[in-house]
Amino acid sequence: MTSRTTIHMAGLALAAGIGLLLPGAARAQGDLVVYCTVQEEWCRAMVTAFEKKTGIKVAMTRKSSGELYAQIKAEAANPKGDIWWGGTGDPHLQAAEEGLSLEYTSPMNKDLHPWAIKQWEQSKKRTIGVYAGALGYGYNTKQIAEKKIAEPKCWSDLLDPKLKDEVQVADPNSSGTSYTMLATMVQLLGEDKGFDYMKKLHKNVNQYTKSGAAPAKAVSLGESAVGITFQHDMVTFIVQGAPMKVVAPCEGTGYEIGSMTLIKGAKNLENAKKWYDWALTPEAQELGAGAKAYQVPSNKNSKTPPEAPDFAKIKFIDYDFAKYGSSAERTRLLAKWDAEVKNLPK
Ligand code: S7P
Repeated sequence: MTSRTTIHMAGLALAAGIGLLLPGAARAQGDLVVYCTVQEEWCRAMVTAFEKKTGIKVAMTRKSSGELYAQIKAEAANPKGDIWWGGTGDPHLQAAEEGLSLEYTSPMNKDLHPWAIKQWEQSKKRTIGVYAGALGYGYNTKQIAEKKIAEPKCWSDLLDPKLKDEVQVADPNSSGTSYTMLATMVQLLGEDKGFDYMKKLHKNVNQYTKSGAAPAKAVSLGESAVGITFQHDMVTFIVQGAPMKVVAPCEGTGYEIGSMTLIKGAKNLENAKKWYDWALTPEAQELGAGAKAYQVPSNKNSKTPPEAPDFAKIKFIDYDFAKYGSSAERTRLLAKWDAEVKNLPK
């Protein structure tokens, strides 16, 4: 053995020893921690495809948008996640404003729709759009017929007393979907009338779920006649044959820019950037449809699934992401909803 080889071996042994002593440091060479905020099936499909492509081992945690925002904030002194992929844009924007995320310019930016880039510009390069989705609701056609209710078409139809305890929606504190609804009502009707609407709707709400998409499943099973979710989350069950219809409300509706963020203090930053760039490719974005996720992808070259709600037929409000994704406004509206709506007697 030459002295050079001996030094090399000694170096390897030392490196292995350090690795044993500092498992976090060793992990940083090859691992990636992804915080995922879409439905579990799509999170898993992304992880499997990324691991296969890169050989990088991924540890994934799935939670709702508001919950993951809160977790990243709580972990800020010792970040455990590397990248936050998916989920409504408002809490990603709030995280950006609060300094919880990192600036990044991906070589993929040139291929993205303007709405995805606007998200990136508004956040000073700290979050970017990966898909878009329209808010709405769905109903169980059998239950609506049994209750002899005319098929609902508007937000106002959900206030019908015949729907008492028949509407399900998530809690906006945990759910990005439900925060989108809260912010939509405030923008569509004005703050006073928007809160008035939510107070009246409260009488018909059977449960505020933790997850935004849960009401779609409840409607598919006939556990709730109506569920307020993103329209694509209803389509997931309709394509599987559930007796349901999806509604783009007649008054107009809000939408999300599903987003992606590099977490400040990421221990596996280079791997996180690999995920970031890859997640903006058509190859990655088209995995959604295979997992029955029918959002509109942000890369202009990605195929929009034919099942996706047709945006051309939906009346959209001009959702103000800068305002409703700001830390002050999101915090204020959630506190007001807690105080004035959540615990109202029925
Ligand atoms: O199911 C997909 C989806 O609707 O879920 C995301 C949502 O933020 C996560 O659910 P929560 O409402 O529970 O936070 C959306 O971004 C996405 O379109």
